[in-house]
Amino acid sequence: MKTQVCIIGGGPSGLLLSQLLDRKGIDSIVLERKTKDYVLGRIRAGILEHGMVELMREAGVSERMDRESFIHDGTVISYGDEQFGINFKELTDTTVVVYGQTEVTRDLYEAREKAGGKIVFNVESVVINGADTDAPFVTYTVDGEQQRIDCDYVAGCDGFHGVSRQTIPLDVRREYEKVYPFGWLGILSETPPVHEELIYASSERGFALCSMRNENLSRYYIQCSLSDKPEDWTDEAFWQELKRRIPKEAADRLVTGPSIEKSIAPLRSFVTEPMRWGRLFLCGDAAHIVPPTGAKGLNTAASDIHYLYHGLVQFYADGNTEGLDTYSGKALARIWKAERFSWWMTSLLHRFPDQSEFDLKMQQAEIAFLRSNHAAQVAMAENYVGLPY
Ligand code: RFL
Ligand code: PHB
Repeated sequence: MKTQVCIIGGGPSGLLLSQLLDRKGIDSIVLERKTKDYVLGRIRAGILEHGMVELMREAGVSERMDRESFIHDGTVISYGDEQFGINFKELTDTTVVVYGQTEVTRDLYEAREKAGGKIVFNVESVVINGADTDAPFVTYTVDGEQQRIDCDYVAGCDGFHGVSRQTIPLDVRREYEKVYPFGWLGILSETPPVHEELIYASSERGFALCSMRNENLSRYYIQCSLSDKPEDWTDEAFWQELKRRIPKEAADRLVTGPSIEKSIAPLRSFVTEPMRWGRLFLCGDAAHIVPPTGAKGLNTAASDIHYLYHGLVQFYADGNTEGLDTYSGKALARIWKAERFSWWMTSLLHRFPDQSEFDLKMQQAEIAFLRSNHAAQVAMAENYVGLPY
């Protein structure tokens, strides 16, 4: 088989790129290791920055998002029983929307299917060959048969555990990583959200987050130990712990119910440089990971896709490789700022096992400063709604 861009990974990054390229007449094939149902079963991001919303519109997949998403003008930060709001709209004149990654991915799959886009599921043994030559090709097996795709470019959109990053030789690739000494235990429940905005809660017992998907679907997280397993936590134990970590008036209002999903995510900051090697481009989680505290994972994937998409469109229009040549630098400049913000929010709101009394005072002083200082609020709001592309 032959295509212009071979895309490894049918998560949000790969699908969005394929959809955007198709609208400009650029051909691609998406290779996905799992089934569509498996990809859609993963409960992940909930918050979309304005830039990602615009990209969904440009990709022609915004109809349901524009109808069903919820605009959020701000967020709440609490510590113990104290709380204050950060009003993004007033501080930056920009908002974010609540629209789950599951829905984004579903809309993208639907659009690709409608356009007759080629997605191969259940691929195994994917190998990217000749990425540093002018004639790259990708081999894989499906249903026990080996296949080959010749292409101009390869987009590595295969997440943190994919093969694309590993294809870049170790003497070229540099990796930066920070693993946090805790995880997030998350549940989804068919209950009304406790508050109209998200609540990021710092408490003596650790961090908690009250988020949502819609009026009757809530997403809650609590900081947990890395040795915890989801099955260690009954729903009742989860709700009791959550209530202890959020302000009393919110805990009193909280509507609880059975969880319909429960999982633990480890927290990590990770960046690989460069994000391009020859004709291979890394995008999204294949190149970088943030802890979820700033809601930046999916949004940084979207900004990578924005840069790569424009670089490819420019190349196929008149052979100009400037956008492709500057891809890694431009993407990384924005990524590192999102890494900083996610690390900062994580450091601000979680309890660390080795935290001293002094460290604790620093956290408290930083939260107090944020509460009282306009410039600090503007800085937080600008980062949360998303830095410009
Ligand atoms: P994905 O979603 O991991 O998709 C990669 C796809 O590649 C496939 N794959 C392969 N395919 C072919 N061959 C191979 N060898 C392959 N290896 C892997 C995989 O099956 C998969 O389908 O990466 P992508 O597309 O870059 O998207 C990134 C986002 O999924 C991720 O950044 C976000 O979910 C992170 N994240 C959040 N981001 C936000 O912007 N806002 C949030 O509120 C937010 N909350 C979260 C999150 C992530 C979480 N978890 C569980 C990690 C909350 C959580 C709990
Ligand atoms: C979510 O709703 O899943 C969510 C929201 C905000 C975050 C992380 C996750 O910072």
